[in-house]
Amino acid sequence: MHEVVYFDTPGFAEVSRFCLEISGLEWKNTVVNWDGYLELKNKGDLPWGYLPIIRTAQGNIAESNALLRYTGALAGLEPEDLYTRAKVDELVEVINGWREAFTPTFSIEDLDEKIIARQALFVEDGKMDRALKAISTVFEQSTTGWLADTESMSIADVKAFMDTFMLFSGEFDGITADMLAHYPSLLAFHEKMSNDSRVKNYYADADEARWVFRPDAFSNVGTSQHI
Ligand SMILES: N[C@@H](CCC(=O)N[C@@H](CS)C(=O)NCC(=O)O)C(=O)O
Repeated sequence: MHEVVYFDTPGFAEVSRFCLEISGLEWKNTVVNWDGYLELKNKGDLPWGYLPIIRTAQGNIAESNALLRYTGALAGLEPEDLYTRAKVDELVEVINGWREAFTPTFSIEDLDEKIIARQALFVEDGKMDRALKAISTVFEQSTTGWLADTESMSIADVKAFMDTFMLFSGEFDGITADMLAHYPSLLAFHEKMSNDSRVKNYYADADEARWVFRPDAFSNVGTSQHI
């Protein structure tokens, strides 16, 4: 059996939790707090000192993108064709880079400074504004409706959906859902993903922290732009 170990937030583990769920395999979601994390670290259970990990019959795997590829393969969200798979990976890496633009703001202690630093990323031509416009363009240009132009959902779609919309849950000071009003195609991507039956079922009974992944999450924010 596979066991995901992480904090209770979506964070770095949500994509893999979702993939394991839709894989149909038996899996366990183990949630730890900070003390639990330290205990695992001190025991040497974390290959690189960080969570999430997945425990498998063969050993523990770390690094969220490795987890995503592994669980994505189990879920059938990894294309067979190597070129297509590489294009999916290309998007996964680019989206990861955007997250890294946001990460340094976590270490800003002063709340006002943190809010200013975050909002600067989302103003016109800020790093996150460019990122959100880039996903919008990729979605607009897809001939299949899936980001990497695959015939069905791939891990790039899961990564883009979860990494992007979790930012707007209200958990991150300075980032509010109404900021999404500038990105109608991104809202259309949200509509597509959140209405996919696998996504919809997974979040039907989810806790409040995961409201951003539900179909009506941003219905008050703006109009989605259908292509
Ligand atoms: N590159 C790692 C980063 C994971 C990461 O930063 N995990 C955080 C939790 S969100 C962590 O374990 N922090 C513990 C610490 O900073 O000591 C990945 O993608 O999995």
